Amino acid sequence: MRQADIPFTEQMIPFDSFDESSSFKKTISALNPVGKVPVLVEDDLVIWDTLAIAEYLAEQFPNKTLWPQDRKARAHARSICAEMHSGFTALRSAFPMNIEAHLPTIGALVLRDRADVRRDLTRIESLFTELLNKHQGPCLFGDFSIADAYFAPVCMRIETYALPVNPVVQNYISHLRALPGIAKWIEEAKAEKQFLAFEEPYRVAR
Ligand SMILES: N[C@@H](CCC(=O)N[C@@H](CS)C(=O)NCC(=O)O)C(=O)O
Repeated sequence: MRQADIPFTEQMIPFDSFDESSSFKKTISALNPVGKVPVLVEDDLVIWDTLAIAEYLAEQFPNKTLWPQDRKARAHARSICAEMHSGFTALRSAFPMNIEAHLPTIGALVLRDRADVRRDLTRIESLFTELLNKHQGPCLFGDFSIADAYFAPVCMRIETYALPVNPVVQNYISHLRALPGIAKWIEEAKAEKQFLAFEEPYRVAR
């Protein structure tokens, strides 16, 4: 929403734990029956789940062209978002998103030992490379779209764990990081300076 200049106010609900008795669960459950973030609230309308939020925004702001304009590209973009939504579980669980951390040794060890994580990374690298070559960048479908927002967290994981990717993908990640909406997101994440032990499989302190 920030990258597309759609006005909103953010209410951060800090994670203490995901136990039912946690302050996070109590706060979020009052808003969203699923008890997870993100949630978009507009007057009496509550929309949860990233895919539902993305579709709602694309419908509400057609002139922001949040999905690619070309019908076939749009279908392709929806396919890769759905693939991310329900897939890449090995990579996502082995490499939790942690923007402030720098864990290259963990990255190398996990890739050495886990074929399922290597498979996920290979798939991401090849889908990025194919799209960037086809649409000539700078984003996956040319201009910034929901697909880039959807894959930004995985790009952050590639950086945190220093995962090896080809130069085309590396350039794309650098471009993405520099976009104002993404740069602000990274800046705000770094400013949090929180250490959540239950979300940190690899560190004992910041
Ligand atoms: N499929 C959901 C996933 C949402 C999700 O798992 N959110 C995490 C934070 S990134 C959460 O709220 N977890 C709380 C929990 O698992 O109880 C989406 O994409 O919106």
